[in-house]
Amino acid sequence: MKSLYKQILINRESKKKMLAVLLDPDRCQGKLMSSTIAALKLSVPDFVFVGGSYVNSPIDSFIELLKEEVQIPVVLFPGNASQFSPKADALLFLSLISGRNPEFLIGQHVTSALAIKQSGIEVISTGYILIDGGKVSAVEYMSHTRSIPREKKEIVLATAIAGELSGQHIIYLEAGSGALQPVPKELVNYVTSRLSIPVIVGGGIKTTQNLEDCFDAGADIAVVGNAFEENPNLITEFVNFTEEYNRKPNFSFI
Ligand code: 1GP
Repeated sequence: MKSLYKQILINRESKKKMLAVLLDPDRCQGKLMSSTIAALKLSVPDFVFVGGSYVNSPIDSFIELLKEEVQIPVVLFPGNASQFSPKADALLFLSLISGRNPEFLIGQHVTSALAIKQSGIEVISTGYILIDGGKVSAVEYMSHTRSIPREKKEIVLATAIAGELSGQHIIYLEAGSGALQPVPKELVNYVTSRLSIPVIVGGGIKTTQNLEDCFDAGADIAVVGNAFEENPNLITEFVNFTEEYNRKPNFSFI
């Protein structure tokens, strides 16, 4: 299979924005799973991300089921080493660089490294930066780290640049699952305009206006989870919006 990261770089070069649908295997079950799959068959996003801060359900069978139904690249977005699955197409190898907990900077990586290497899965090293989204997020709680205050743009930028300089391939600006407020567009733009690597933005994106803000501000990939769990039909609206956005002439935020 073609490298997803290469495709991300190609899309970034041509300013093509991407949408990722985040599925939490614990929550995406039964009726919700069926309606999500139905929506994904109708409207195809760029990626399906699979994972969560805490996941109890088996990941392998979840991905197998998904892949039987839809042909969308599946990217692991794991909360810890136990969520690794060789069934996915790629793995976001996350380092929680906004935190100072060695377990999420190197510990979980060592735990999963051999299995990942042996699987031959595509690995995308990702500098994961947690930004205050208006409430304590699950990742904040589970990782024993604190988010960066949303008004501290210099700290967010310095963290992102530290990630880039230390070899991360992507930076992920995360407001937290179900955030009350997404990452502010000014902050997204402040970071994206100063980085040379792709940027993913997620957490609290609930409307196409949020999505537009995120793309206008320079994000390459937007991730949406909760909004689609509440209403899987929104997948179609968001996919159509992204396609429409990519048809328009390029827009510059500044
Ligand atoms: C969370 O960025 C993702 O890790 C998506 O967040 O569920 O709030 O869309 P939401």
